[in-house]
Amino acid sequence: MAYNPKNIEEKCLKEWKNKALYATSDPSNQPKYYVLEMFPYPSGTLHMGHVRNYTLGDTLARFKRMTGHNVLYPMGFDSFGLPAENAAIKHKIDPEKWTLANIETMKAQLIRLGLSYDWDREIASCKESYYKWNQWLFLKMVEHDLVYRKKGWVNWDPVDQTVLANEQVINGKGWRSGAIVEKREIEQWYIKITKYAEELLTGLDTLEEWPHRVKTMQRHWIGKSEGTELIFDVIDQSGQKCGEIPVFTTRPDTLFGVTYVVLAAEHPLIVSLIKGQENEQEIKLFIQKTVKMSTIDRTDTAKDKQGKPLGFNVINPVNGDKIPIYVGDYVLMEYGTGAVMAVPAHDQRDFEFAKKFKLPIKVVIQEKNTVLNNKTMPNAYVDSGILVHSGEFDGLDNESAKTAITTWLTKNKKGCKKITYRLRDWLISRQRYWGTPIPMLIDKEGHAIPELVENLPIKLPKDVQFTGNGNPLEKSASFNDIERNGKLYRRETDTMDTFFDSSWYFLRYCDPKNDQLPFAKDNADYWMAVDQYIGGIEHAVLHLLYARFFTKVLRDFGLTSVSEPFQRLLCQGMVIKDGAKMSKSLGNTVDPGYIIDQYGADTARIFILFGAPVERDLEWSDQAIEGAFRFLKRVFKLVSESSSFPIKDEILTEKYRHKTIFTVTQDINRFSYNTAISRLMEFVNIMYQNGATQKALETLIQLLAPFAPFITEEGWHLLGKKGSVHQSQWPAYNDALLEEDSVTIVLQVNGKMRDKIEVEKNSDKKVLESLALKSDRIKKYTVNGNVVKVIVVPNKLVNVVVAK
Ligand code: ANZ
Repeated sequence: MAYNPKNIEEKCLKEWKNKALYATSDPSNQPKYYVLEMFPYPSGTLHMGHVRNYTLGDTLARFKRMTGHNVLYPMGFDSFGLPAENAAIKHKIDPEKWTLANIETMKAQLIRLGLSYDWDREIASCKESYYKWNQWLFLKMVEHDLVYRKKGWVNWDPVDQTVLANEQVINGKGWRSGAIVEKREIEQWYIKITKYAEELLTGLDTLEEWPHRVKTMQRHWIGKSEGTELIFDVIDQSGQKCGEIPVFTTRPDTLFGVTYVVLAAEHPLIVSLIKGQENEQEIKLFIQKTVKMSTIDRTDTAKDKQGKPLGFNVINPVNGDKIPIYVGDYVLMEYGTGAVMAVPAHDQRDFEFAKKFKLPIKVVIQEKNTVLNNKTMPNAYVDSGILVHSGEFDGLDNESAKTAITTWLTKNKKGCKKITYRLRDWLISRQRYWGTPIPMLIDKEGHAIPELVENLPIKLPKDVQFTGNGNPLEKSASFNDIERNGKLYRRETDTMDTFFDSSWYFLRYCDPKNDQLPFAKDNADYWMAVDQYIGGIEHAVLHLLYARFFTKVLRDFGLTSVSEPFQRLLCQGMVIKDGAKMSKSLGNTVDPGYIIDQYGADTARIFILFGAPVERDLEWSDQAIEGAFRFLKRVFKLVSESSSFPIKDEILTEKYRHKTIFTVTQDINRFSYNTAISRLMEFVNIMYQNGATQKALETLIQLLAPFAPFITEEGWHLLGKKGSVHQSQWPAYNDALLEEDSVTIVLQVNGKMRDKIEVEKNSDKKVLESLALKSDRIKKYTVNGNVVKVIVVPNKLVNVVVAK
């Protein structure tokens, strides 16, 4: 019988569907196991990256079912977002139609791959039944004071025509469009993720089964910095105090070396200071130019620093020095207080700025027994040392001086210890149509009030046109104006960042049809946390941070009990071809559909799982595809023609069987799928040489089932077994049979090694003695009657003592 994957696979798919083989069971006595892959954006077709991601999860889900777990393994679609709307603009198709059609195509492909999802739990974030709960959660956040609207300078993606959150600007470019991000000042909605900064940071320590690099990226993104905040009083030309500038510094030990203060261009104090001054226009021009610069450019250390003196001074609180205020492009409004005390002698950026504007440089820290010259030093001195020119603090090492000076500031009510985070609040407004409408109403004065819960969902209107010019919602007649309690409001036309949708979808899977709540707490408590989450590393500080934040917020709302959503995280490697990531733009993609048509889904799966360790990149190779196909053909032949493989040594095969169960189980548990498959290949080889027993064949089929679900289902039936192999119980091994059955014995003469022999384990002392004396190499040293005695240490050595 020839291996015909197409027939087998199509038959299995029908059978599985009819039997609802992969339906999730109700809570049971079995331990629960929740396997999840990041849900895809329905772009239209599956690519190899998806196939790899989902095959990894499916293999685990199948293994867990066979090892007695109650498994939740759902799938859905992250189906709001720009491509649908761009298609609408380009091809004049309704984004909903486009999206739903893509979902159908992709779903069919996922099923064809043999992925064992429970489709009864499918969700799509663009459906009202889902986004209603986005709106509901948003209103809950409003109620708990976690949402605000603010005018500010935001990242504007000129290609996608919308604002972006900080997390979505990667190296100065939009995460999706790749366009250089611009700055615009607009009124936007924010969620207070910063309120959870500390918990998001400390929570990372509990995630022992997360890749280190992901945790490091999140730590860096949250960017906790411990320092001091202190106040500089601003004085006008006549010496009168006319304002205050708080600054954040991590180097209070350098306070005596401050020679000027720099404000970010967006700093609100600037406008009031320069009003009516002769430099007003000049400064305004400078500000206009600076605010449009990207954060990347402003923080680029190699870039020439720009600035302007404001014509005002501040007083250094610690010594009363009068020092000038500048506005500069290297200070960011979003960090600390948006103002910096500049210490050119000890900070390189300040050093360069001071050189350029001929500002004084004052050394206050130097190495013991050396004197730094502020005129000749080529760079700022940034290392540690001893304080000089610092009044009562002279002679202190600079670490102690940090504490001493902060204590002095605190006592004199001029400052205090302060913790600052780099993490900013999450900007969630998007000026696009295809997203969840933000359920807020805005009156003429610009005050916003929340929609009423009973009016949810606020549906996306259909009377819109996709022109590519502005947000279509703004021109929808049905969407805009609303009367509430006799007052006229305009409906908020911003939609939510789609990362809002994906921040809690894993909770919705626990109870996907609930129409009273986003999910019932009992259901979430039963299934959460996700035991194994699988997805790409590119979401390290996007989705994976937002999802952790949401989980903590929902816990605080009393909706769930867990604090962390994902127990164990796997970031799979990429699929590469000719050394580069497969991508449409490089034109090196391979269509998974083609491979399936040609060889079947099982071959595609075996290739992917066998081709590389899960976290490494997988290099596409036609030969490896052929190799995977050949292996499955061998398996099929073994099972379908088992009588042509009569058993030669039953004990040997049985031993191999147990060893294979043991190693494959261990390998799957540690995500080493490629080695597991390689053991199965060995097992097949053994049976080709030594013959196959029914038991060995059954075991092979069961162990292979999570990796290649179709051929094994067929094989199971060919072996005369009833039911589905995927519902069979994972085979057990016998410890005793795992042990090696031979040992190496060292043969010595008078304590010196002369030979080695292989013997059966636990051989009798007498047997070992006689084997030793029969060895040719030992016989060289023995003559009749010279053997004094023979010492035998079982399983180790035999020492023949001879008379000299
Ligand atoms: C004086 C000083 C002297 C500083 C010195 C450094 C070295 P981290 O560690 O990243 O928290 N800073 C503060 N706010 C800033 C802003 N909005 N834009 C640009 N720079 C800002 O960095 C803290 C340091 O970064 C602060 O300490 C401040 O410069 C600068 F020898 O204050 B430092």
